[in-house]
Amino acid sequence: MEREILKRRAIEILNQNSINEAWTAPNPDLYPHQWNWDSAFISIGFARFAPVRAQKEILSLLRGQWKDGMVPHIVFNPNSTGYFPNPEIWKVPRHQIPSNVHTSGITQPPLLSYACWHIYNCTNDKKNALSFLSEVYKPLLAYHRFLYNKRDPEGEGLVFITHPWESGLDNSPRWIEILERIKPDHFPSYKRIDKTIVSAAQRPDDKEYNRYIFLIDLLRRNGYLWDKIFQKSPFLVQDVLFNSILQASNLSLQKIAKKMKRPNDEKEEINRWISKTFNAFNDKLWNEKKTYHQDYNIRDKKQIKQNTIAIFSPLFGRILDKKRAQQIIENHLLSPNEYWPKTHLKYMLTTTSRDNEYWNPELYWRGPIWMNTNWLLFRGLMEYGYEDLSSKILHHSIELVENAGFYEYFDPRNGSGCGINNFSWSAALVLDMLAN
Ligand code: 2M8
Repeated sequence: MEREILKRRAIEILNQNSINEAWTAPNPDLYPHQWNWDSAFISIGFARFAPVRAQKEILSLLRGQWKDGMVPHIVFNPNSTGYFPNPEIWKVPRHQIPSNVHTSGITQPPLLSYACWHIYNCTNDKKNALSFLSEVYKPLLAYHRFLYNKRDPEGEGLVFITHPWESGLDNSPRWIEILERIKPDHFPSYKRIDKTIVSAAQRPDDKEYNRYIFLIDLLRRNGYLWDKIFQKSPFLVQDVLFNSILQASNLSLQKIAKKMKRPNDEKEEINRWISKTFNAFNDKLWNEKKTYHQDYNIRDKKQIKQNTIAIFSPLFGRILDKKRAQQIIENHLLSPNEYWPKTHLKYMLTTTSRDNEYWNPELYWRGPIWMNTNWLLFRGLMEYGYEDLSSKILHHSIELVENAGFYEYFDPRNGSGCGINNFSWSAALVLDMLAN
């Protein structure tokens, strides 16, 4: 297909999924609200053809920012009831958010500062771009402060997540062991909507959903007070992908602070986060035997041993030296048993290593290809000078959407579309990859 036609189709999807020309639903049928990292990805695509609309995407999301600085994972659409769990389930403390807004009570991988710096760079009208940066700088700083103050209570430089939904890779095999150990007397009762819209075989199963809802209940019972949750939650993980994305955003925030000529103490605060996170990430999460970083389960005080696409996210975060980058790429990305397609897989990049016991080519985050993880690697490989590999991922990504459409995820064996079609970040990130 002609590149121009593909771009036009991607733009059409973003415009169709756009609500009040202010923010974009990931897909209005399956996900009718505004999601945190989706909006960051979406704004990165919009920035390529409508930078002012990209700015609006971010400003709309920030309407839901909590008083404690957290940017929630969902800002609810008041005109839609077609999603579970709704605000009634989350019951977030009203004092945290403006009275006319409803949000969920957790966050997602913090890509926002990275997206804002990208939007600034894509905006030709620099006066307008600067005024955007000055509007978002303080909320962004407050978000990073929330992460370092509330989600890193021991000041290590690594922030924790407390729900699989905070990871963005919701039912990744990395969470199986922790979730299986949650066995309360009874689980809250509820009715899922997602399985009535897309194939149940491609969504997390009820066993997982029981635990997702149990964890929401626990957050709610503890008043969303993070120090209490740190004491009580069975799900406390220093996630490789989340912290890699945070580091990419730290580096962008550092540039924004410089551009805004912020006071030295603020700039030094950001510098300290950057070096602390770099060191802790490489000391605590690196596994020399495996030659990749692993998540850390704070409750059990041990690394989580699962080989998934998260092992490549440090390239995007620029949070590893060249030697480790080379080890991760040569030993894993290029390994035919893990991620490099040879006889088994036609397309890259499966989200779980091919030799992982939980690998499943159609099940949500257990094997299918997602455009956002392809994009993270596309950019990460470029950061470390692996241009050929990066363009290989670009070509696979284009071929997937050309043949199947802008699906939510894709079967790596044959490229067929899974989940929902006309998915916003698939459109947005293809636009960004094509612009490179
Ligand atoms: C998926 O997650 C939501 C819950 O947050 C769901 O399954 O209902 C994930 O793929 C997540 O990463 C994404 O942000 C969200 C919206 O696209 O959908």
